Amino acid sequence: MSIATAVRQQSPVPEGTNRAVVSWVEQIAAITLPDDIVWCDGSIAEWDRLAHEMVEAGTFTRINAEHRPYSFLARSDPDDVARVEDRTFICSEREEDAGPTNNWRAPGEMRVTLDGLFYGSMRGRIMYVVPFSMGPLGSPLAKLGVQITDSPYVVASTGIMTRMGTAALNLIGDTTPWVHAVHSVGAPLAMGEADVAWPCNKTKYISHFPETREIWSYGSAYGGNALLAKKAFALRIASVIARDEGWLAEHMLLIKVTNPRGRVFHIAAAFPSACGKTNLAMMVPTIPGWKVETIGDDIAWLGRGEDGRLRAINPEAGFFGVAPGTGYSTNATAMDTIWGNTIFTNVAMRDDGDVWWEGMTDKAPDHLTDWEGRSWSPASGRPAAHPNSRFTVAARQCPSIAGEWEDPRGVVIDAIIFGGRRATNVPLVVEARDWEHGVYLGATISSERTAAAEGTIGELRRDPFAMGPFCGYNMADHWAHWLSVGAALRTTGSVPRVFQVNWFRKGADGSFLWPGFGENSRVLEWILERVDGKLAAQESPLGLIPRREDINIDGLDVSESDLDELFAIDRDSWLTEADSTERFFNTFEGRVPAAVTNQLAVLREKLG
Ligand code: GTP
Ligand code: SPV
Ligand code: MN
Repeated sequence: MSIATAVRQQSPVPEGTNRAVVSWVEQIAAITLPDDIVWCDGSIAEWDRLAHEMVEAGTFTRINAEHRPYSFLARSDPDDVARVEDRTFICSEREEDAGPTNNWRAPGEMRVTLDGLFYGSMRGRIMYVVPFSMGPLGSPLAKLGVQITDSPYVVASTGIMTRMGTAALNLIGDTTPWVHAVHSVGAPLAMGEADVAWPCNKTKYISHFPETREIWSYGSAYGGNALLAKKAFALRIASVIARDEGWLAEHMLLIKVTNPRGRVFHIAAAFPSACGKTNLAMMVPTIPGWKVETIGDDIAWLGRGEDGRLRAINPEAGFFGVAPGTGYSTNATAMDTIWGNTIFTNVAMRDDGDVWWEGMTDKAPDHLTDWEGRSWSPASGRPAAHPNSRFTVAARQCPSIAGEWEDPRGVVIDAIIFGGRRATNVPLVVEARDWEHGVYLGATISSERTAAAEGTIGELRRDPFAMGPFCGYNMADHWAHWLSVGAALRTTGSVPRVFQVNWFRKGADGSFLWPGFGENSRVLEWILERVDGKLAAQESPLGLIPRREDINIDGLDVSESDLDELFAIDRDSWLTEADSTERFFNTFEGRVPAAVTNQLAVLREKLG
């Protein structure tokens, strides 16, 4: 029996589809043995049909349309709620190309494992073929991919997060490179077996083959584990492509900022997962005359433009944002973005059929249905929404989206910011002395663990460039690559300035010293006035810091002593931090570039 007869093709192969795509789809179908194959066209009618089917299947619950039209709640399996970093693998030919920050498996060995897992894994299910473009369709900076998946939730989400459908498929020609992504929830159905609302498997493998630009993901339907266009493609595989081609794929938001004098700047900023990218991307400045517009909230692709300047695009078309903590007082723009047409995952539901999560309003409703579908009241003593609950919404619904967010050439980057979640030590803002020092600041980001990945929340861990879980190659080589990009930019005289920020420093009483959110505009003001050459700065062992009078605290309720603490540099703590950095660098066994290790020596010397 040939494949064509084994699979009842529900939708025909779109006319003109590249033969390599067709034969790959046939090959995957021959392994996974789905009941049907559906080629996704990306149309609204298709999204409607999938949503309707998911409501019927119990995967989606309709949100009350009077509150939030055309929106759905998905409740995941309680064991499938975040990225699984210890099940994420980089299968490069050579182990040293994955490096000590990644889990490496030999590609041959992993293929054997995957062959076993994927064999028959789609039995009783529909296999969807999901073509998409990362970046504006046809942009010279965009890249194409095709994801095969047996999860309609993943299809619907990818429809929001990327430019998905026939238009992307049509761009794949005989010589076009495209990323091959295979995804199965790993829950085949026997004849007549009833499905569950969120099929998944306890065994999970999120595997990447950088040399062949392939992704194989098994067992999870959640976030970056399953929406393979996002972290797996646009960061892990794209970072390798970028290394080979001389550009950068980074875990960065992108914003356009206009100052009171009307000058426009663009900033790219890297923060680890759940450390404030979406919030900064949608910030409403509290200081007069400043305007922030959104270009991207999670991933940026940056490269030297024809004009020799560093330019960046947002390869995504939607936001997969952290729900908890999002409210009118913190991120009003996000609240306005999710007015409708939104998928909510693992949030709570109000008795009136709208959604709720911690931080959406000051006071919790008296009664809710929690993310696991159980009755909840404030006395329940557990969060109503999962800490990693998310909203999935199209970027074009964002009221602060910048006019040029889809500019195929990208926007010119004036400043790069690195941040993390640090209760101690790291000042509110520091400017790097030069590009090399900036690379050091990126390389040494540490941050307290959040709920975005499995693990102990609050534990301090290294997250260089906020790319710890997302760099598809040896992290030390990533730093070397950044140095070479800087060197290339220097030849044209336009190297962006680099800064480090920390919104999360805490006082002795355990509360945040800095109000954060819209008030972070005061830090952006200092950063961009520096870039614009309007302000001097002060030397410190960590880099350049603001002179006290230059931080705009007009109308802000921050005490002098809190401000002192926000910039305090404790010598002993920093010497301890330097020792920890040295141990971290040593894990790369001599691969850390000298320009980076030199910065550590400079730090120690300056600390005295
Ligand atoms: P990922 O999507 O996981 O990559 O996260 P992200 O970096 O986009 O983080 P996001 O903006 O969603 O913020 C995560 C959490 O940090 C939310 O609960 C926010 O409310 C909180 N947060 C963001 N900015 C600030 C800030 O300036 N101060 C404080 N205290 N909390 C913040
Ligand atoms: C992150 O964890 O950084 C996210 C969410 O943006 S996920 O898509 O699951 O990676
Ligand atoms: Mn992220």
